[in-house]
Amino acid sequence: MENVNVDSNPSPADGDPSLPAGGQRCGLIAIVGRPNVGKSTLLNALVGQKVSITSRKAQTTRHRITGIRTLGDAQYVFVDTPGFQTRHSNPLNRTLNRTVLSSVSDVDVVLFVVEAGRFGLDDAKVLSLIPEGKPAVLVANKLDKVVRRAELAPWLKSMQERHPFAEFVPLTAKRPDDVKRLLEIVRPYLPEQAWWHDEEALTDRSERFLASEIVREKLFRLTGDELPYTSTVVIDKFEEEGNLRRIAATIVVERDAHKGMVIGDGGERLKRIGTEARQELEKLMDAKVFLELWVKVRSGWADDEERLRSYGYE
Ligand SMILES: Nc1nc2c(ncn2[C@@H]2O[C@H](COP(=O)(O)OP(=O)(O)OP(=O)(O)O)[C@@H](O)[C@H]2O)c(=O)[nH]1
Ligand SMILES: [Mg+2]
Repeated sequence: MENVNVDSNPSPADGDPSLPAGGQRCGLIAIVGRPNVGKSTLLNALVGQKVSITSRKAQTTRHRITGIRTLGDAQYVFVDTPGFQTRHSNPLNRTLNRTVLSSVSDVDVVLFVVEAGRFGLDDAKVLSLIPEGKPAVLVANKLDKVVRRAELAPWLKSMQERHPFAEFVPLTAKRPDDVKRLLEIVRPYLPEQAWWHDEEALTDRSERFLASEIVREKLFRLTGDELPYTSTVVIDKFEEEGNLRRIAATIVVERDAHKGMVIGDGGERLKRIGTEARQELEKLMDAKVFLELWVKVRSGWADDEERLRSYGYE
C-alpha cells in the first residue's frame, strides 16, 4: 500500500529540532571591505565558479550576492557585498552601504578583506561596521603584490591591535591552495545544522540577474576609466525556449557623451560588449543565447530613489 503522507522534500524549518543535524554544518559568511580589494574574486574562488562579476574598477558589485560551496559535511553560504563607499554620498551609494550593513549583522562569521600591507581610513570605516563579538577573519588579499614580505609581520601585528580578529589569513585570491586553506580555517565557525541548499547549488541568483551582471561586467571592462561608474544594465526581456535564451538588455548611462563611449566608433564597442557577454552567458547557462543590447540616456538615475528601485537596487 502506498504511503501518501510522505513529505519527500522536508524543509529544515519543518524538521524536529530535537533531532541532530546528521553531522552537517552550515553557516553564513559575509565578505566585506572597501571597494576593489578583491572580495568578488575571492567569492568566486571560494565557490569554485564565477557567480559574482569582477573588474579593476571600484563599485563593480552592486548587490548582495550569495555563493554556495558544499565540501564534505560543510555547506558554506557566502555573501558578497558592494565595496563600502565613503567618498560620495548619493542615493546609489547609500543603497550600496545599506546592503553592506544588513549583511554583516546576521552572519556567523565575517571575512574582512583588505590589501595586504595596507590599512586606510576607508578600510577603518568598514571595520567599524563589524559588530562587537562577531567572529571576524582578517583576509589580507593580493599577497602576490607585496614586494617587501618582511614588512608584513609588523603590519599584521598592528592589525591585531586594531580589532580582536579571530584569525589572520594573508593570501592571494587567485591561488587555489590559499583559498583551500581559507575554507579550512572558516569551517569550525559554521554551526552544526542541516544544509539550507542542495549540494550542487552555487548561487541563489537567477539566470536573468546573471545576464544583467555579465553585461555590466563587459561594459566596465571594455570601457576603461572614461565611463563613470554611474551606468547600469536593465533586462527588458528574458525568454526561455528549451535550450535557447532570448535576452534584450538596456545599458543606462547618465549623459549623451557616455552613450557615445559605450557605442564606440561605428558601433564597434557595443558589438564587442555584446559578443563577450553572449559567449560567457552561453558557457554559464549551457544554452544558446540571443542577446540584443540597447543604450539609453537617463540623467540623474543614480540620484533618483524610485528609479533605483525600478532598476533592481534594494
Ligand atoms: N594581483 C592580484 N589582483 C587581485 C587579487 N584579487 C583580486 N584582484 C584584482 O583586483 C581587482 C578588483 O577585484 P574585485 O574582485 O572586483 O574587487 P571587489 O572588492 O569585489 O570590488 P568592488 O565590488 O568594486 O567593491 C580586479 O582587477 C581583480 O583581478 C589578488 O589576489 N592578486
Ligand atoms: Mg565586488
